[in-house]
Order: sequence, then structure tokens, then C-alpha cells
Amino acid sequence: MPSAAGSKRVRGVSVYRPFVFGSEAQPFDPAKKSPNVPTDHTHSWRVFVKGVNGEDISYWLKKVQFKLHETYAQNVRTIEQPPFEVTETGWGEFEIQVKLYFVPESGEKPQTLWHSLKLHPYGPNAEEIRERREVVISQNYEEIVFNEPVEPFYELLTGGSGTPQPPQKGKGGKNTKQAQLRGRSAEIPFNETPDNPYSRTTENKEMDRLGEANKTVEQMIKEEKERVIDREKKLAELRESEGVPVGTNPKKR
Ligand code: SLL
Repeated sequence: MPSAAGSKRVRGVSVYRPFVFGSEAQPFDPAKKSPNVPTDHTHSWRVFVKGVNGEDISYWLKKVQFKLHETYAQNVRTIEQPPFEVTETGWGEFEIQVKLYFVPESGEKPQTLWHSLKLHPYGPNAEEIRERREVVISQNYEEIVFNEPVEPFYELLTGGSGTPQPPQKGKGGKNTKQAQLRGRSAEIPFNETPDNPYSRTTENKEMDRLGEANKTVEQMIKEEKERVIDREKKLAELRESEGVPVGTNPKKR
């Protein structure tokens, strides 16, 4: 096995890789519940770490350790190959520790994430979702950043594309697929699909929303500043009419 020890680092380069982690939970239909499932268990669920749009991430992710609640037998589950997921049944929500171990060539220390297992619907349509016993999905888009990776890992990450290039963040587009075929890249798909909500289009929409929100906040700040100036002016006028010099605190007289 190649060792990362002693390998040179690719200076000034950060390589990022997107992934998705989270859970899906399905309430049991009491009429169809298997007799093997404990009577107090209300849901089946799955916790996972996966690539965006089903992309294989095992070239950088070696294994994942999921630490479940202590009410579970053998609550530390280590998954050594994709799919990096644990399927279980249960009755309660809890925090799952998700520890990512990287391929040995990386020389990287494991990283820990937390996921709140969600069994119950939340948000505006929670009641309908509950009534229809729909799947409850709670997942996050994440990007892992490898700063100055060692050379063998850089080669692995980029699919041996040769000279180190600075990361091409935010440059997605219609040629993304080609880029992925030529060498490995961190590009996420251009459009979302029913299975994958993370795309350049959703990202751009989110950026637009943030931009709009920012404009609103700036406008609010502007108006607030104007109000403050106006109030200060009025206060100064009042003081002047009372004969108090501007800039003195009347209470201290
Ligand atoms: C709660 N603090 O009270 C949480 C704990 C534990 C979930 C949730 C059962 C496991 C089993 C299970 O669902 N544990 O019985 O095998 O909501």
C-alpha cells in the first residue's frame, strides 16, 4: 500500500470534493409491519454518505463509521465500501456521529460530522406528509477541502490529470460531463433531478436568493441610519431650545 509519509505536498492548492450525507426514514404501516421488527419500533431508516448524483466517492473516501444511539446493539457500525450507509429500525430520533476515513494515500486524519436523524416530518407540509406516511429526508450537501494534498493523493483526486491546477470552483456548465470523463473533478450536475436536488441551477437560485436578501438588509440598514441621523438632529434641536450645549449629557449637569 503506498504510504503518504514523506510524500511532497502540492503547495498552494486546495482540492474540494462535494458529497451528501443524511438520512431517510419511512414510518411503518402497522398492517404490514414484519413480525421480526420490535413492537415499539415505528420507523425504518437509513443514514448515508454518498456522492452527489450517485457519483462514486470511494476514490477518496475509504470507510465511514456511524455511531448510533446506545440503545442499538453494536452501535458503532463501520462500513468499508460503498454504499456507505446503515439501515435500521427504531422509535426515536438522535444524533449520529459520522466519521469519514480517507484513503491511505491521502495521509489525512479522519473527520467527524454529525447528523440529526429525523423520523418525523417538519416544515410547512408536515401534517400531510405524516398522514400519507411519506419518506422523511434530511440531508446536507457538504464539501470536503483537502488543503495542499500530498502528491499521490492529488493524483488520485484529479484522476492523474498532471499539473496541479487551482480549484475551479463555481465554473460549472454544460461541459461538466466531459470534464468528469477526462479526469476527476468536483463539478456538480448542471440541473437537478428527482433523485438529486444539488445542481448548479439550484446553487445559482440560492445565490440569487442570497443576493436579494442582502439587498433587503442593505436597504434596511440605510433606512435605519437615516432614522438615527434624523433623531440626532431632533435631539440637537431640542437641546438647543432648552439651552443645553450640543454634546453634553443633560443628566450630568
Ligand atoms: C429519544 N434521546 O429519547 C432519544 C433517544 C433512541 C432511539 C432515541 C431504539 C433502538 C432499539 C431506538 O429507536 N432508539 O430499541 O433497538 O428520543
